[in-house]
Amino acid sequence: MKCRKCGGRAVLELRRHNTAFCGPDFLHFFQHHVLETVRRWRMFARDETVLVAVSGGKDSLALWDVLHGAGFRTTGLYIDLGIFDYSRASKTRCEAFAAERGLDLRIVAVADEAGAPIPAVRDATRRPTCSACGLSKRYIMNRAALEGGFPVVATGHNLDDEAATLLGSTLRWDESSLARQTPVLAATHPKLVRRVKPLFRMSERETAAYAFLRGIDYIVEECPFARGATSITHKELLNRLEDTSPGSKAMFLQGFLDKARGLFQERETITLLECVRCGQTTTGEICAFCKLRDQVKRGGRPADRASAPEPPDLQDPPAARGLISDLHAASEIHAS
Ligand code: Q46
Ligand code: ZN
Repeated sequence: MKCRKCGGRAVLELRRHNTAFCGPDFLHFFQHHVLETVRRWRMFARDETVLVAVSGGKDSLALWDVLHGAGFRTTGLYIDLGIFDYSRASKTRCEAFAAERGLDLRIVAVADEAGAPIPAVRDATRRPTCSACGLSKRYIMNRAALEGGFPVVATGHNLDDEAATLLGSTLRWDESSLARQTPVLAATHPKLVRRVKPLFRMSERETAAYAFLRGIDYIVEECPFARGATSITHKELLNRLEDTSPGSKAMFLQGFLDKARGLFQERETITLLECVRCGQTTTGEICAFCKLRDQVKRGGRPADRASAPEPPDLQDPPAARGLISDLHAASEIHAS
């Protein structure tokens, strides 16, 4: 297999593009596609400082690497979820990444904002863990950006994440999720910061290969609460489709963005107000995060409960597709 650009030995075949690249040319291809996405979707301009939400995983660190490498002004934001060893290990990766490159990294702990770490928030609120976590992350991201004066937050969602979310929303015909499915969530209120996903056209496998070839030290383990998540089943279904018909994921997502999203967006008539407690946006009087914080307080949970509940078994074989594709991409490169 030969590199399409230089004719040298290829390390990675990209079936959906009907091509293959050597290491340096793949890195160039990846960077070019991400920067082209930023430009075409007008995600941010050169004079804007981007707050990059990093989790310690391959996607967000690869994104930070591309943006920093291209000369964008960036600051990292790590949200410490307080999820046992997983959070400790992922925080260490983010700190090391930032320190090696002399980049600024801000750290906000859910325990400080909500009154308890995610596992205890879940217990106190009886919400599904990922629902409590997602709400907390969105709230903290927006507030950190507003308080820090950042006009835009970039997250590491990739093509597989976005296609799986779209499949889930479509199966439920969840109109408001479909209306919000976009690589650029505009700031539709002065208290709302623009949120962008520059990796949405890059597959998980491509991102894993990029992180590997760039020597980025990222956390390979998935969050222990990801196991068994419906989104992973959706990713597996889409991977099967992709295997038999390369390009299916991209076609599904891009087709929706081009042809259908506007229809759902037109029907969304949400009026945003400011929470009377914290000033963040809400559709009612008090925002969902302030309500969650109240529930945690009523639950009498002490602030530091990071290790109190029984952690899921981290030694289990990983079911998450991300890890499988990481290893797959890495072994392909090693094998070459
Ligand atoms: S939502 Fe759920 Fe993730 Fe939060 S609890 Fe873990 S799996 S980290 S993207
Ligand atoms: Zn509030």
